[in-house]
Amino acid sequence: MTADGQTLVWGLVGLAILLGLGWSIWSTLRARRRDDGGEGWRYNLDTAYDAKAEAKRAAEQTAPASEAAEAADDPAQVDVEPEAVPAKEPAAPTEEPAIAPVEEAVAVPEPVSESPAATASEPAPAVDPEALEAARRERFEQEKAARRAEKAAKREAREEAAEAAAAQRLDDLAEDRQRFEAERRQAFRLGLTKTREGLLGKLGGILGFGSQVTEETFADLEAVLFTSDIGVRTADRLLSTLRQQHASKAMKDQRELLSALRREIESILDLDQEPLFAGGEAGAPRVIMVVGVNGVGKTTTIGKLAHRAIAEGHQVLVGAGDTFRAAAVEQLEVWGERSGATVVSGKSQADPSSVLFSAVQKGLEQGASVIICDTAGRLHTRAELMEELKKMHRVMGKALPGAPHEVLLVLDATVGQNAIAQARSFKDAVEVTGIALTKLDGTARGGVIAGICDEMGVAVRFIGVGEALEDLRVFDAEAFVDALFADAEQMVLGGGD
Ligand SMILES: Nc1nc2c(ncn2[C@@H]2O[C@H](COP(=O)(O)OP(=O)(O)O)[C@@H](O)[C@H]2O)c(=O)[nH]1
Ligand SMILES: [Mg+2]
Repeated sequence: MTADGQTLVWGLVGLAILLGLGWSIWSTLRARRRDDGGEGWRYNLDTAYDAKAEAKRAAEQTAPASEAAEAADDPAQVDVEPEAVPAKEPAAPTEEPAIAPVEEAVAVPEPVSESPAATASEPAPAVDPEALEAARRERFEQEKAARRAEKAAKREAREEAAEAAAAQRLDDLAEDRQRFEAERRQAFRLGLTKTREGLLGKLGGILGFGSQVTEETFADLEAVLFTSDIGVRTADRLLSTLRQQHASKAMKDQRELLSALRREIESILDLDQEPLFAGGEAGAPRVIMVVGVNGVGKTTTIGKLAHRAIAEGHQVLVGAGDTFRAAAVEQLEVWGERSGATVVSGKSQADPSSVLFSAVQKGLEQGASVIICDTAGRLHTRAELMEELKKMHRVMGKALPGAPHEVLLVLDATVGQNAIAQARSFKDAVEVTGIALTKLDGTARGGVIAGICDEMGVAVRFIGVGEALEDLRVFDAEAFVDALFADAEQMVLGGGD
């Protein structure tokens, strides 16, 4: 055989093999399509999937009732169940064994989702989505209400606690105030013991509770007032006012006369006054000049004032204007150390005006808010010394226009009526704006205070009731009169019993 003949034979054989293979594949596919109803492989796969889902569902439906009840309690499961049913597609019948339960289940799903009542009678657990949703909502609402109630209770408890604390604070405050008042009155009484025993002790002796007010009563009152330290002018004025009051509206008894006297003295003492350090600040300090005769207590009072101003938050500088006595500067420095104030002094015998000029300047530079200037004691009867006082006053005004803002006259209560004479002289030389009355703790002559205020129309701002730093009280007319009259009133009441 030739080469061409051989090639032809092999070609025919190959063709025959290919034809055979093709036929066999075609016939296999045809047989499959006939079996599957023409749907092919994919169909079989889907059916198998559905069959599995149905089998699972059937198993769930035959689960015990307790499990279903549990499922009903769990909103998560309840939510899933209704969704699972519509998701399912009806399964086509297949010859696979899994199809049998699926076919039974297929008839059931529709009513499950549409009519919960129908499923309630099924042996499977009754799952009513609406009821379960309502239960879930109800439980949610209950929990919300409980949380709200808990919060409200907490808030109420907080408010009650705050109210109780505020009430307690008010109680404490009232107690503090009462204690403070009692202490203040007590302090006045302690400082005024002698004065009370003197003037007003006498008043208590002559006046009686329930006794008529007669001309004789006025004569007794006159004798007491004129021998007291109130001063003749003031005593006279007081008597005529009381007589007028009695004439216009008869006083019931002598106790009423005592009350009227108390009111009059209080109105004499109760003069308007600004706090001494008011408005003092760095750059615009309050400058206070302290004047008075020798030994009345100027330097001591300055130490106490500095202590008070520092306690009120001021920065205090003291000018040692008493260059006359060598010990005066040292004494002031001791007080400066005790109180915490800066002391500015000059050489011994230096011109007091120049010392006070530089004290005011230094106070301005150093940012002091209160500057207190001491001066040498001088006899009010010595004209040249009073002239020097005027010069100091002027020079301070050159260092700071408007200074000194206050001129505090220190008077010693123990000298009685003489204090009124001193006050007059000092007031003529410089404009006295306030009075500090010292040594009330050691005298029965405190009544002089009424004479000073009445004659000069200048307010008593402080009273000295001892030698210690704290022994300076802001003068309070009401408390002062309370302390003075308490014993007299007690005696008058006692006399009527
Ligand atoms: N008991 C008492 N003594 C005082 C009071 N004020 C000052 N003194 C005393 O009076 C004396 C003279 O005081 P001092 O300040 O040096 O007077 P100055 O000369 O005016 O400066 C001192 O022994 C002080 O202790 C006071 O209120 N009560
Ligand atoms: Mg002095």
